[in-house]
Amino acid sequence: MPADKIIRIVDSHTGGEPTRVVLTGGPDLGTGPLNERLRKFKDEFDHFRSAIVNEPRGSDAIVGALLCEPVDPTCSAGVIFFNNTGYLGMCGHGTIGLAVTLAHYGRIERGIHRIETPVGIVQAELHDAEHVTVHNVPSFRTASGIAVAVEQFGMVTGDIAWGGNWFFVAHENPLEIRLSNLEALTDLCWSIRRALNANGITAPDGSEIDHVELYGPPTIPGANSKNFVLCPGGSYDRSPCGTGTSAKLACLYESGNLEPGQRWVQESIIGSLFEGSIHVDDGGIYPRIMGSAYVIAESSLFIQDKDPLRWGIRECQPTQVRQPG
Ligand code: PYC
Repeated sequence: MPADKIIRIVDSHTGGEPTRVVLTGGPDLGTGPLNERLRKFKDEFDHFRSAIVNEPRGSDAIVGALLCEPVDPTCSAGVIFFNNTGYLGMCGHGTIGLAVTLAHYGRIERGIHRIETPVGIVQAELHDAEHVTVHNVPSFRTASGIAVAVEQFGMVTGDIAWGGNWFFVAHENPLEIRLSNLEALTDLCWSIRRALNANGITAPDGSEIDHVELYGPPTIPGANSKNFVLCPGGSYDRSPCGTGTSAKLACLYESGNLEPGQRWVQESIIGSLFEGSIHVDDGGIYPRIMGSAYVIAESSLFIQDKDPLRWGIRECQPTQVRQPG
């Protein structure tokens, strides 16, 4: 197959949530710190993001993971995560998927591996071919009991917390968390996001709170709760969300409902599980999230100059799709 550009990718899923690791053929972002490389990715190479995760090659649920050379020589890898609409600071399920993928190719062995992300270094502890504990960035709650009037649902209160991404962790949820309620759960989370934006409620640095988490009673014995997480691009997390569970653990700790070292089992809407705990060091809350991932495909993406949709379906580019005739 003649292709003007070939991108080699490996797909895995972590508790049902897909991760697409880009092994080769991604954009050349240089060798600077990962947050600078992320800026370059956004500003100059966003078409690669769209080509890799958007239709027709991908879907709204896929999180891309661009494998990068780390700056810090003590790190095994660097990674920049992205999705159907933009970029993620960190991604818990994606880090588990990345570690399992690297192990699949014999690039890492069992043990603890430092991984650079744009929001700091995390550690991935590979237990065996599928099981990984992510030692996440310090997580924290910045506001509690924030009340917003949500269209069609009334007042909803919740906490604002960081777990590598920004989350609104709702206190109330009138809906049962099950797949047959997907549309209503998604509507509620979008409405919460709209209400946060309409009321100018942001993270302390002005960033948008772009993930919303709802909680309900668990259905799997041994789990502590079941969640629904709406991601920035409108897709829901099939896994219990690593950064979302980290944010939740920080909220539980800060409200006196979780002790350091205490086990918290988070069930996702599809019934997959992450096991979490925190340790506290010098006032910082450090979450650990354990989950499993499976490699499901390896493939090559072909970018052909003659293909009008070679960079994926994205916000209208007038020159991208030629009119017939
Ligand atoms: O696992 O942290 C996570 C995550 C973020 C968005 C999708 N998954």
